[in-house]
Amino acid sequence: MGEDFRSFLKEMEETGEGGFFRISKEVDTRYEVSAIVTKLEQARQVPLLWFEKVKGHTLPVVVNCYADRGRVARALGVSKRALNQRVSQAYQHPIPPVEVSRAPVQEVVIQGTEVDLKKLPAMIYHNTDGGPYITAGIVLAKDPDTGDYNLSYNRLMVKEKDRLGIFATVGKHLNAIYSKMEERGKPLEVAVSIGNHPAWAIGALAIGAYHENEIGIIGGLKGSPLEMVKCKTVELMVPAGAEIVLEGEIEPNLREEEGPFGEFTGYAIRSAKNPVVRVKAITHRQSPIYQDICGGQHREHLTMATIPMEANYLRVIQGAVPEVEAVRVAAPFTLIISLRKKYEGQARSALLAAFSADLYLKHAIVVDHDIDIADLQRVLWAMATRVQASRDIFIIPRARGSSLDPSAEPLGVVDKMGIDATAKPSLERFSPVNRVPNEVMDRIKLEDYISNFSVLKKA
Ligand SMILES: Cc1cc2nc3c(=O)[nH]c(=O)nc-3n(C[C@H](O)[C@H](O)[C@H](O)COP(=O)(O)O)c2cc1C
Ligand SMILES: [Mn+2]
Repeated sequence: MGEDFRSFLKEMEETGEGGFFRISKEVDTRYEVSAIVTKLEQARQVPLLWFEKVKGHTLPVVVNCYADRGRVARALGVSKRALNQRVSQAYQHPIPPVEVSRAPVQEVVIQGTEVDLKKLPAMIYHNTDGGPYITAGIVLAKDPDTGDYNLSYNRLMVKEKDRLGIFATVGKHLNAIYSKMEERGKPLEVAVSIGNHPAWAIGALAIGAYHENEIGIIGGLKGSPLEMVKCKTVELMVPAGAEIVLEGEIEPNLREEEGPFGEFTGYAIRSAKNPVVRVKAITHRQSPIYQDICGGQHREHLTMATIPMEANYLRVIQGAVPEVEAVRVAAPFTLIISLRKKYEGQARSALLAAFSADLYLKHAIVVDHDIDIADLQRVLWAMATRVQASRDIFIIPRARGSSLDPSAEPLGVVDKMGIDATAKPSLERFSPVNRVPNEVMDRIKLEDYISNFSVLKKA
């Protein structure tokens, strides 16, 4: 398995997994790429798109890389079904990186007054966006006490040729590291890696404890040590095979307007005072390829975020209740859990574990194993027929959640709701589900009873 963006793109172009299109017609960074992504999604398509000509820019743009589970699975060398388990395993078996002295990402080094972020084809996606955004950057930073790395995706608003607005959620790790430095009155050094293999993306989005090291998890996903190189102007290492790296620092005690931005919740977040990254250097490969992730409620954001989320839920919830069989993040802040209930009380134990597993979780539903959790109609049927609200729903008021939830109180204070939609006391003792006997279903052929059945089939 490769670990860089180019090897990934090559594999996808060769296999065509999930669809791959090179587009030679010129596109505008203002709304046009997001219009094309939106129209394809309306047709239920999420192919990888390679825009060769971008108005006013020399760099090509690639979007939708991680929008398709099959594509991510293939890049990680597993089947779609095995993906959650594979990511879950990587959490348990981290592999540290190795340092290399020369790296493709430093073939070209731009420093000081030469730095010009406006040369990057950053996008404006929606009518509400306050400016062009870089969305596919993995932000690397180090805890000042332990030196441990943290990786996360953070939206970056291009403000000036060397300044970016950054949004870092309260309660997430980058925010915690930044506040540590700010309390000491010192800037936080960061590096932003753009153009990354899916192993980097999925690992960077690993949900876990503060001390859990995303780089190790990415190594675990790859199955061998990653190659990293020292930055030119900050004390950080970055992926040697990245397309583009921005090096800089987040200044302490400085907040400027950032936003508005159309978020993955489907809502535009209002402009607010957020920290600022001062970019000191840009390094890149020869003829770099610019990666973009379409902002807003698009498939790519949802797919890439839910893969590591589900893997984390699985490891935490199965740790507490081994009879949990599968999980599905079905909507923002919403989880469905499939349970083969053996003992009373297990549904609630699973719910408690789920809420401890991820800050963002707001609504969680447990269903019996006879419900296909990919089928929301069946999940609603279970809720309709197996739940009595006063008995089966509990609410934890005013806990920390996501500030991107438009119904939340300031800084993301939310109510958490757990729903036990399992049959009580057990599926075996609950009202039986009616079905036509299997033997009869197998025996009956519609053609024997309805002569022109084939007409019906075509309709
Ligand atoms: C495309 C994309 C953009 C994201 N943008 C942000 C962002 O602007 N701010 C933020 O706090 N989290 C953002 N996230 C979510 C974080 O990257 C994610 O929660 C991560 O696991 C946080 O890691 P940490 O807790 O180690 O800091 C984004 C995720 C994706 C997939
Ligand atoms: Mn982290």
